Amino acid sequence: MTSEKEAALAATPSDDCPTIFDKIISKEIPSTVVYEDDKVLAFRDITPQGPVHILLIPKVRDGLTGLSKAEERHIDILGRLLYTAKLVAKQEGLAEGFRIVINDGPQGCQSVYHIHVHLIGGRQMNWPPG
Ligand code: DGP
Repeated sequence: MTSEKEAALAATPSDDCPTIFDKIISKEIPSTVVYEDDKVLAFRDITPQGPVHILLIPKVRDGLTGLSKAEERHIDILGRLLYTAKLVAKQEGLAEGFRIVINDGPQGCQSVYHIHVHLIGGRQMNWPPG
């Protein structure tokens, strides 16, 4: 089985081609959706790193393949992703805390080039992350 690190090192950072997340947004690929509005989709990660592991993504990528590609026009959606993560954390009962992660680029272990916020919780986290 391919590790997340191997997947990240093999991924192509491109804004031209669709990613697996486009197919999740269009429901072509099934996922367990936990929150949805007109701008944001939140669904359970296929390889959970904790009892709760949810990905939050913008429904429209608009060039935001990763955080390092953020421009001023993305400020609203970036804020909305984080605020929605807080709502979903509450919905999931993560009253004792949770972790938010945004992987960026090969060294950041990003494997899907459509910005996404990881919301991980339900267990004690460690620091520093690996
Ligand atoms: P990252 O490594 O930060 O780019 O995270 C990508 C995440 O996407 C990774 O944790 C696994 C998840 N993922 C990849 N393909 C699928 C899929 O088809 N369905 C779901 N639910 N998650 C996926």
